[in-house]
Amino acid sequence: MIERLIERFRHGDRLALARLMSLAARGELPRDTLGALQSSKPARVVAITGSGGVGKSSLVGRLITVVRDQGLKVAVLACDPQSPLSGGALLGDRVRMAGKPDDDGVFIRSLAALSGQSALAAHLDTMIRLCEAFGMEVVLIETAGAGQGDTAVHALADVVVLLLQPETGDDLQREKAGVFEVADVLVVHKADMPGAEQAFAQVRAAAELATPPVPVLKASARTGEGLAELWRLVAGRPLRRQADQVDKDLLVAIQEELARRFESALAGGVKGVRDLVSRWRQGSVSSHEAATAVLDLLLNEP
Ligand SMILES: Nc1nc2c(ncn2[C@@H]2O[C@H](COP(=O)(O)OP(=O)(O)O)[C@@H](O)[C@H]2O)c(=O)[nH]1
Ligand SMILES: [Mg+2]
Repeated sequence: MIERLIERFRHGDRLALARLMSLAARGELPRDTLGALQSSKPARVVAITGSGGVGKSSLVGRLITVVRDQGLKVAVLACDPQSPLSGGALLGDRVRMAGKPDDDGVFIRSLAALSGQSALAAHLDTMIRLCEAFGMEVVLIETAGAGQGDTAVHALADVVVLLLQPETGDDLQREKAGVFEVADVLVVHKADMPGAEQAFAQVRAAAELATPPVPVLKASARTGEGLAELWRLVAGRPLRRQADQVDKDLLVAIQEELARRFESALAGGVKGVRDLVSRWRQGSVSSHEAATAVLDLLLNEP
């Protein structure tokens, strides 16, 4: 059953992606599935965060088009079941496209945020990996808005974009430290509203004092102002999860595979391995010698 799904996933079947996403969301994706689907290229993971009502969903909706215009495939993981992006769909396999309904380069999923302070859904890291393995080049994450200082967002995303509204200048003063710690780019959103210019000046003055200074821009999902510039900024940021992270993931997979083989060789009574272990216990071979010899045996095992 899962094998069929993986097969369809490999052939670019978005419904298979949706199914695997549902399994992942419930923490039911078999452990070795991700390994089997390992992607070669990390996606650019961009988190859009900010308080409820600041316009995260609206902006993400517009960004989909901007990203698609660059010829990049994009997945949206909205940690907000009420997100209008997914038509307010609750959990399930519902997949709705923004813009062209049959655009294979777009995948949207809304997820329930974890209860408590978290602005993220459970198992989001696994879902990001799934999107990458499917060939998505950009993953946009809409956070639930709560707990915007959440460092988990920072750990998962390459770029964190924090939206502020014109009238929340005061909030910024209060939360300044936390805001600058978590945000890579600050956006004074709803730039079409009165007071935007003043808020922009205020935020920029504060952001320039941060170390390193945080870029600030004005944007509006309503008018489209600043969206191209926002994407240019985001695309120009270095990927935080560099290739070495991918290598580390592989190393972990190798270690797990070795542990599995070692245990089954012991349990299955592979003679050479058992002998080595007992000689090591007696102290007649060093750990390094024993490990090298066991590796040889395990790797040459038919
Ligand atoms: N004036 C203005 N209103 C906006 C803009 N973007 C979103 N809104 C409105 O702000 C409200 C909240 O938007 P939404 O995207 O759901 O915010 P979220 O809760 O952060 O996801 C809605 O009524 C939107 O129509 C904008 O650029 N300008
Ligand atoms: Mg929303």
